[in-house]
Formats: sequence, structure tokens, C-alpha cells
Amino acid sequence: MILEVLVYPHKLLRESSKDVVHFDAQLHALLDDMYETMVIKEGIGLAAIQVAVPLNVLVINLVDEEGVQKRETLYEIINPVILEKDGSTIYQEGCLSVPGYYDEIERAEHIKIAYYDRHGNRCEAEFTDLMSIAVQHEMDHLKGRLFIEKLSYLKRKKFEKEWKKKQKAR
Ligand code: QAP
Ligand code: CO
Repeated sequence: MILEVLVYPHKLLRESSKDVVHFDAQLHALLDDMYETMVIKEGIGLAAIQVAVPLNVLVINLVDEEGVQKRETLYEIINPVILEKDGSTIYQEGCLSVPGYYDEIERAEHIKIAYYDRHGNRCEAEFTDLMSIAVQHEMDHLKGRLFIEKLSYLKRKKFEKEWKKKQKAR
């Protein structure tokens, strides 16, 4: 099922999400719906709060060198915690909840996380490059934070002005 993706400045996007307790059929349905929604909207990452579900659940599916999004490379990440992070990298980020806007954001280059898979198995993984950026971006959603909050004061002001103009135009 395709879900509605909340768009900035929806107030739910500022909400902190809660840990998943039951790794049941309802969670699996949520993960499947999030995946379907992300792919159809041409996203590479989606947090549950973006579809109005305040749970610590995210899906990430990068595209390969040919630009193809293969389901085998899908990550379903539940209740993640950062164990280690280091380095720094800058990337032109976007977000399905802030459609049409992209800007450079600085994040840790490398992270190590602990999380659970859909069956409740505890996992650990280390990420660099785009996957590291994507996990950090999506984990921010779980705390109610959007990438535009990391912009400098002036860039944020410019963004707000452009966003208001765009809202009026639609
Ligand atoms: C988060 O972002 C992310 O503006 C996922 O019109 C960002 O999937 C991970 C999208 C940067 C890694 C690096 C954005 C689709 C998708 C738009 C997305 C749009 C259509 C964003
Ligand atoms: Co986002």
C-alpha cells in the first residue's frame, strides 16, 4: 500500500519516535508499505514518522552504479543506536518531506550502529559514504529533526522564503 508522505512544515515531522516492542505482522506490513512508498516516490530512504507512524523504523535502498534500485540491497533498520562515529563529509542532501530542495550538509563520514531487523534479531553494521549519510539523515527523522535545520541561519532564511513562495504557487 502506498502511504502519504508528510511534507514540511507538518508538525508530526518534529515528533520523537518510540522504539518498536513487537516484531509482528503489523511491523512487517509497515516496512513493506514504507518500501513501496519510498520506491514509488523515487526516494532512497524513508523514516516511519514521514508516513505519520512515530516508531524507530527506517528503510534505506541506495541505487547501484547503473542507477538501479535493487531490493536485495534494502536495509530495514529498527531501533538504531549509534555506537561510533568519526570523520566528516559533505553531501548535497534532499528529503521526500522537503521535495525539490537540496543543500550541502556536513555529517560523520563513518558510523557504527546497532539495530534490529524485522524479526527482532540484533545486528551491528558499519557504514561509510552515501549509506552512512543516509542512515544519519534517517536517524535524525526519528528525533524529529530535518536536514534543513542544519543549514546556516542565512541559508535557512532563504529556504523559508523560497518555500513560502512555492506553497503560494501551488
Ligand atoms: C535521504 O532522501 C538521503 O526533493 C533520503 O523531489 C538524502 O530519498 C539519503 C527525493 C541524501 C542520502 C543522501 C527528494 C525525491 C528523495 C526530492 C531521499 C524529490 C524527490 C530524497
Ligand atoms: Co528525509
